Amino acid sequence: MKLNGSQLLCEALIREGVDVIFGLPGGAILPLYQTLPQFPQLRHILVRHEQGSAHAADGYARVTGKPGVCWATSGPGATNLVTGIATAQMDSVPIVVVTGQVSRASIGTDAFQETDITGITLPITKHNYLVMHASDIPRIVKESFHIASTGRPGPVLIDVPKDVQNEVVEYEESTFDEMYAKVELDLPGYKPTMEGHPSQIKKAVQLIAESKRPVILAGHGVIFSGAYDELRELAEKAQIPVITTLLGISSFPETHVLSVGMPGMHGMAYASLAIEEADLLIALGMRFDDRITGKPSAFARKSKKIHVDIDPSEIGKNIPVDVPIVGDLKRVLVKLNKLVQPATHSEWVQRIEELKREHPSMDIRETDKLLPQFVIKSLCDVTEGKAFIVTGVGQHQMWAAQHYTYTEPRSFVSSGGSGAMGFEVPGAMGAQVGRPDRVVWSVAGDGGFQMTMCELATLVENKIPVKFAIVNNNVLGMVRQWQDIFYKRSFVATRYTANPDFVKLADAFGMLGIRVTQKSQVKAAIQQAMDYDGPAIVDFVVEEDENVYPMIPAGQTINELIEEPRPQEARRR
Ligand SMILES: Cc1ncc(C[n+]2csc(CCOP(=O)(O)OP(=O)(O)O)c2C)c(N)n1
Repeated sequence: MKLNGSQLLCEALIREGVDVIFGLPGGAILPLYQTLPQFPQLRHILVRHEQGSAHAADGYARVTGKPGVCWATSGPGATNLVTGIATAQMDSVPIVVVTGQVSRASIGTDAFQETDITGITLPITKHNYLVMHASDIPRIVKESFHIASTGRPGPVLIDVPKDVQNEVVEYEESTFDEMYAKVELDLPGYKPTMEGHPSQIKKAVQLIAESKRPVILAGHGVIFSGAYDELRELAEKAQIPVITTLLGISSFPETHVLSVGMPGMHGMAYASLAIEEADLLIALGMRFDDRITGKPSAFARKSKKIHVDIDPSEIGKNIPVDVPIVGDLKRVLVKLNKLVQPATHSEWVQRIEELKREHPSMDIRETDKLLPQFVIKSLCDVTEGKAFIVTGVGQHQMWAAQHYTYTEPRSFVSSGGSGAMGFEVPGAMGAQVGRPDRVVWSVAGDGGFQMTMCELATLVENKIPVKFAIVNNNVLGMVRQWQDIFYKRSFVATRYTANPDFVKLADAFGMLGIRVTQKSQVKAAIQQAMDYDGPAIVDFVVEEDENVYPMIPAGQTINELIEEPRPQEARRR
């Protein structure tokens, strides 16, 4: 059997179950592109900007659990991917990125469009490769998918010089399948610990049995290990309230009586207070991000801590723990659930109900004005909580986390760790491609939307029917909020005075566009967008100076919680 590097790559991608690739061509990846017509199983979606392809691969991976794939040419094509790769790295999302590179002989000569992309992405990939021989491609692809999707998931980059894409390799085997089956994974040092240590699990069981006020803090790891049922079993069996991090949203049904919502900077006050009062914190697949902990030394002081994570380097990194368990969350929980004794914790559960009543921070104030919170709540009502929601970064992201009710795993998709504005358009594109059976709504900021809105053309071209709710406050809202609260209302460089007309823009791209300025129009507009057979934009022109509450200022403790707007701000309302 004779195949060139490009053919080997495509064959291998197909064996890894890839069905779609987001990409944009250029000189150094042209041999690969010219091979594509031989592989009609590989759907290629031609994006408008490489950042879009990386975010789309990421969105696809978050909703399907399968690695997303994107590729780009060398130099600027590759560097345009960087924001998307970093975003996937920070949130532990499995993506495989292929870049073209200048030919081997030109590497290091500052050749046209040469960039050391493996060097650039070293700190933001789980692993990366520069392929020097086409014969290595099957092994490298096999390893890449294995690394991206096992252990703590993350991005893997494969940089393939142009002449390697053309290099012909002759194999003894007569079919690719035969050869690929024989490829052995050669990964010294990479052996994720999957099973939690039995004695640590026993210690955890003991702590759970002794605790009077336990809470579970569930993160992205629950979603990526597919441990929803096990999480629910643990919560119900021992009657433990469940709090989720931003990326843990949708890992536990928010309609469940034991659901307590999200804690931290913009979380629900009662969730943060429950952590404060807890005597045991069971942290599952989360990494004690500073948006959750505030001031680490003051975080959850009264509690013992169990931390389960597949990545040993996360344990004790930000918060000291009493019982560390390294392993795959699903497997650990299966074992733990067998040993955990049924309990009721009824006093504690009641106490949390009381906290919820005392701190009704999710109530939306009565007003005729069009509030962003009302838009999100209405979106939840009209979609019956069944849409997949993808967000940008900023105030709208927090309102989408607070006011939509998520019940289905993977139905909330957002750039958490990296906080990448511009995720809302391509991230939603990838999510919709991954889940064509579901309605995908992108809750977008007018700022972030404009960073990657070129991908609207990609949506129209490929008939990808994402619906956009632009929470249009004409400002870079979250930054404006910080200027409001922490910089004495000194508003610098946060107001957009010439935003485009988003309805005309929709028209220009060949989409449905609707503008909403009144509360009374909200639900009908959402329904109209849903009924439309294709991508649509609803431009919600909302109050400009609305802030997100509650808020625990960065690096502070629960004592600094701002639940209500400050008096001067309340006067403005
Ligand atoms: C790429 C990028 N640049 C800058 C920031 C800093 N930042 C965080 S939120 C925000 C404002 C977002 O504005 P918009 O998208 O309109 O959403 P809003 O907060 O108004 O809902 C900015 C500039 C960021 N997170 N990402």
